[in-house]
Amino acid sequence: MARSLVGSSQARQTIDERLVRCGLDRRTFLQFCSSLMIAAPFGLPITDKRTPEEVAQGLGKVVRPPVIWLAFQDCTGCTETLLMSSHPDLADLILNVISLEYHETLMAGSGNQARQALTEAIETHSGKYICVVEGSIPTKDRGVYMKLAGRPAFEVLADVAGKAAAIIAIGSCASWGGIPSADPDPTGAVGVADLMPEKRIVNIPGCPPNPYTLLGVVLQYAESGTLPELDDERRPKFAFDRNIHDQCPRRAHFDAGQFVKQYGDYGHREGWCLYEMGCKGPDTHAGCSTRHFNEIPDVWPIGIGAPCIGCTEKAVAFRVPMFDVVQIHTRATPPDTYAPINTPEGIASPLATGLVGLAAGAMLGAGYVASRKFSNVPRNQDPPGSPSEGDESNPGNLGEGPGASQ
Ligand code: FSX
Ligand code: SF4
Ligand code: F3S
Repeated sequence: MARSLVGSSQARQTIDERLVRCGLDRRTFLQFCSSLMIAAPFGLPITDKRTPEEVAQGLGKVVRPPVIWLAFQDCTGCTETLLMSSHPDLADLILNVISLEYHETLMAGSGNQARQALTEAIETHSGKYICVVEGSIPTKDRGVYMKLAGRPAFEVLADVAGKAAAIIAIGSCASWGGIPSADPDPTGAVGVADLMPEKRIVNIPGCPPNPYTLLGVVLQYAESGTLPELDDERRPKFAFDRNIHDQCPRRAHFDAGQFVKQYGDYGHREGWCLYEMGCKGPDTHAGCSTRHFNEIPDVWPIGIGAPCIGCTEKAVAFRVPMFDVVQIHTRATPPDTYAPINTPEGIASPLATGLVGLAAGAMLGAGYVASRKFSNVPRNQDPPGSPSEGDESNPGNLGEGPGASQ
């Protein structure tokens, strides 16, 4: 039977009722609520200024939202990210918190059974379900590059999204084309909002995106019938208000001018900054640097030593070559001056040399004065180990400078 997921009779259960029915323990639910709070520390009413217990209490009363999940040109990474929790109980819980009415990849049925399941899910929950779209939609040559039950993907999308209460485009592909739209874009791949710009669509880009961002949006909608505040790219602000570079654990290395030059070199092994390897963190808004994947610390691109490719940015990922270095500009909240990057070797301007000479002279002079002031030791009785005056064989001999009498 195609409807291997959740039957419609169970779809109107509250989350609490469902948890009891499935024997899922409260502790796992609290863990889920904590993860939701980490993903949405501010700006999402269901988690804002609440403790995990309060979040659990509020969500427990929510009727499980029916979700119809469409998959178009994608790699299924968005589904994987939702299900690949490091705790199997948590993955199980996620599938019980929402009521997944239709999901081609996860359901057992195919062909006619799948088509019937979709029709039934739309009829049963018309105007009440959340339509989640994964993958881009091909538009070239009248959509011939992807058909479902003989219909082009854009027609299926129009049908399903047209009767939905809310539409969420998950992943960069569904948000604006993603990988399939990269040059030369053979299928004319676009995102959901490109096809229905008048609709209120929430984009949750990322390749793949953080699953808790999706769950936060879905559960907020289920609790209050509202969608979170969006930015200019239709991304929920609570999840995309941060710049990767501003909160990157490697930022100190960036500021110190310590850059990985090639994979496996000393800097790479030491966890230095990946800017010169093409890291797009300074141009990218996403919460990855503080909200890691699969509930495992450090599981995110930069955490495992790969540069950020800017997968949440429409103009960056799959548009800008992977190893191109981004310009540092005001978005990156830079310090007043940056450590030099790609400084040419062996070139020193006369002005710089002069300034260094002056500074060195001043230091030596100051050191000399200090040595006269603080040292009562006669010059012919320097402490053992100090370079002796006039010892030209000793390259460390600083004569009457600071090293001479300290
Ligand atoms: Fe796209 Fe989803 Fe990238 Fe994949 O399926 S956002 S290719 S990781 O995951 O659509
Ligand atoms: Fe982190 Fe990339 Fe910024 Fe370096 S350039 S600090 S690796 S975000
Ligand atoms: Fe994507 Fe960069 Fe995060 S590549 S997953 S936005 S670190």
